[in-house]
Amino acid sequence: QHIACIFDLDGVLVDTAVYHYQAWKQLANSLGFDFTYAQNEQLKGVSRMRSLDMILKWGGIEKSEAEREALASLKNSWYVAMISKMTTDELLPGSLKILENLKAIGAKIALGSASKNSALILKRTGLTHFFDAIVDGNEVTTSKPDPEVFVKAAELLGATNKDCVVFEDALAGVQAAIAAGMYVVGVGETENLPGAQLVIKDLSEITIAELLALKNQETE
Ligand code: G16
Ligand code: MG
Repeated sequence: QHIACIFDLDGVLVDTAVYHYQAWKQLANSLGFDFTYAQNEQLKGVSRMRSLDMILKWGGIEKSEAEREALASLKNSWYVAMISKMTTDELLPGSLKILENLKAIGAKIALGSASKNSALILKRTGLTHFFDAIVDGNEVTTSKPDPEVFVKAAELLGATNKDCVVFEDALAGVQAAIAAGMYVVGVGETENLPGAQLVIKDLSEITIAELLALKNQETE
């Protein structure tokens, strides 16, 4: 099959947004201001340092480079403590099934995430063995919407960009995949993910047969 799939992690395969939210909220509160659920939504797919910069801006606080590094590691230590207790219960609907079905047809599978903690999350949720390639925040220098993360994933899979299907829940991620010339399946709400060729609520809403049909239609 001429299909390779690249999955975003947070918000597509697993639900870690709630932990990012708790850890950022704790950090904001320790600095004397609040952090809302709506603000957390805006940080989906955004790198750790950029997230911190946005939060400090919302709180009206300026910090030196060294202080920002320290705040980011503090948040990360809280976040890592939380994700260290994750279980397979935190897989989002349909993730396990689509990975199993893709494996069964011999499709190549990669991870394309902004997170520097992807290895731990995959391990805790039992997904590591599905991936032929893992590209995350440790390997990339430019974040989504730059296509680097997905281009690297395709290279590692030995796939051409146009044969790749990207599953993404963040607008920046959808834009990155489009910039790479890949087919994008948005995961979430249509109005939040303009540009995606198809939008589904979660991975349980698409079968491999449908995916292959859509891809073939596209390239005909
Ligand atoms: C994820 C999350 C973002 C988070 C980023 C960096 O991206 O959606 O909210 O800020 O990773 O995570 P970390 O602090 O663990 O390096 P993705 O691309 O997997 O959705
Ligand atoms: Mg995401």
